[in-house]
Amino acid sequence: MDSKDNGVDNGAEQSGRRGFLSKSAALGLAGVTLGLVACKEEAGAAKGGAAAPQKEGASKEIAPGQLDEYYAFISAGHGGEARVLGLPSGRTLKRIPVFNTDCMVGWGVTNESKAIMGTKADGTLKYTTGDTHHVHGSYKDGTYDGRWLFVNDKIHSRLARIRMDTMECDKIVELPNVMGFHGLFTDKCDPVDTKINYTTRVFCGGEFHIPLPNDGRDLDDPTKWGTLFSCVNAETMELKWQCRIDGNNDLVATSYDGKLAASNQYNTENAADLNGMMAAERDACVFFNIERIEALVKAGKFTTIGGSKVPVVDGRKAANSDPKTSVTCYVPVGKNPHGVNASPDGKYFVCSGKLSPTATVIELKRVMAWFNGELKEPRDAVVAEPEIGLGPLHTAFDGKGNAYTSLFLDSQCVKWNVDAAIAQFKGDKTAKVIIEKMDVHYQPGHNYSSMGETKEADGKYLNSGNKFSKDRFLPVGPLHPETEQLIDISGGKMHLVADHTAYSEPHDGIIVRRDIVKTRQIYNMDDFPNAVKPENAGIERHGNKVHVRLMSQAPAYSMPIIKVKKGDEVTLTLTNHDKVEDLTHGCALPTYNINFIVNPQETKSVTFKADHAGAFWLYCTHFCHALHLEMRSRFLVEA
Ligand code: RUQ
Ligand code: CUA
Ligand code: CA
Repeated sequence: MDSKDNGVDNGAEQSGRRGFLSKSAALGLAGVTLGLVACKEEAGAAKGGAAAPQKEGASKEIAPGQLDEYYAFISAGHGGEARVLGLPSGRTLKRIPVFNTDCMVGWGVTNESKAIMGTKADGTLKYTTGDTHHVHGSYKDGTYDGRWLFVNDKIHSRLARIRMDTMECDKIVELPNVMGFHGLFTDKCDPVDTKINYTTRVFCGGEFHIPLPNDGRDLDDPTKWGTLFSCVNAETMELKWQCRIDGNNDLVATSYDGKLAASNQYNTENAADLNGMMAAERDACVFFNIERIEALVKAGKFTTIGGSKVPVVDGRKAANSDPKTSVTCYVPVGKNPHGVNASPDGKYFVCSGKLSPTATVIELKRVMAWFNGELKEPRDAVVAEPEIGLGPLHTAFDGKGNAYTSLFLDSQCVKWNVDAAIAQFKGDKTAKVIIEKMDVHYQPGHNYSSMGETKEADGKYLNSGNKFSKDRFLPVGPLHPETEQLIDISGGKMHLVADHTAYSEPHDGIIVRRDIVKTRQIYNMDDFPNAVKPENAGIERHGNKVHVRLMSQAPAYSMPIIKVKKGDEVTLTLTNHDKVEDLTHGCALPTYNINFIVNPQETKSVTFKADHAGAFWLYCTHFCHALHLEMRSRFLVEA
């Protein structure tokens, strides 16, 4: 069985009944034997649901052909992509190349993807590596609007946007003067104009401090280095402003009213080595007053750094001694904290302690009171600090007042009650804070709950993203897969629903109700200005620049012979004229390193130098038809 056959199997397994029918309809339309279809049906039926849930409690089984209730959009770490799963089955639905290259779809191969990824003067990609950690959606009315996903690249400090209708990346921006862009979060409302109750900004935390600008100065004096918190316009994906802070950023959270964003800081010491970063007994969560920062930018009270034109507002303590004009508020939290997460009721941010066995609950009303001069100390905004276990990293919520924190060192997920923690902090010794601790396998990093980062948190599922699977799966050499464990949190007691393997290395993700996601099944040909139609198809030559305009329609390309000369610069544009859902064609050109797909009614192009003569079969890589193997053209390069 070649890789193509595998692709068909997976397709049948993942697409469910509806997708399967439309593909068979496509093949029927094309007037072909049904042999292929029958074989696909068997494959789908035999494989069934990828993850048979354990029989326990209220968990629902997803039968073969049945659709999942949720999408999970997750990051892939240094794989550089984003991934889409169906939950609760755990089926992999899609991998979305973002900062990585991907020869299945041709990401990093086509001109269109290269333009999004960014190229050097010679036309090659500026970067081919990425490190995605955090995926967050755009909001309206405090819940996902199904429009966009945003994902960070920690290596090269880039923010990418993914359209949720096609689930493809459409824009990438590089943050100037930032290194180690880690946490990100979308805003949920404008801080001033409450009619703008949807996402217009994305906040990005810079984790590593660097010389500003980073041009060779101050190399030997890290005490002069700094970090920036960046705000990107969600619509244009341009930088709006940056804010320079003391200490560093790690993860980011935003308030539901749009007034506050915050980042946990593990290096308030501004240290450049491990011991230094662990020197202070407490670190902080830095809050940004968005309205004030934007007022300063508007009033021209900012600087710029190096060649960047982005306004930089000073959020360091020395420049912000008066709370009533301050743009930042540094709230002390447990030592070397990790995640910061907003509770779905809009009242609190929770910082996990990491080196402290605590979580710190910060009341946003009190942070605003500090900014208004009504609260004495930033530390007075802390309303609880329960002891929850060892190595707390990230906190998710169920919308019923409970928090679920991953405990890396304890290999557990701890369920605790926020109100009880607040009562305990006030002195109530009978308050029962810890409700349950559950073992997970093993060393969880991120956890996230169904709709948990929205006002519609529904308390049904929690995914625990575990960094080590150890003995849970068949060995595959030195590197093990990771374990994503799905936990049912709908009943009184947590219980494990399924284990999924994950290829390294997912971090954060979100679980989105399926009715929110409205995908587009066929492109509009007119959305592509370079679409090839019968009237412009063919070969056009200007000197040694040759434009080959090709169309695909199962099972053939529009030209059986494409002839160019050695030394030509060839641009090949391909439009897929098939208008049936899932009827995708590939385009591979041997020895020229060209490989990409075109979805129904989509147009893509590649440009390359025809630098060696010979006959090359340009062939379809994507199983599209019973005559798929015959779908090829002769690409002839004359010496
Ligand atoms: S951070 S678990 Cu980006 Cu926690 Cu990875
Ligand atoms: Cu077209 Cu395979
Ligand atoms: Ca520290």
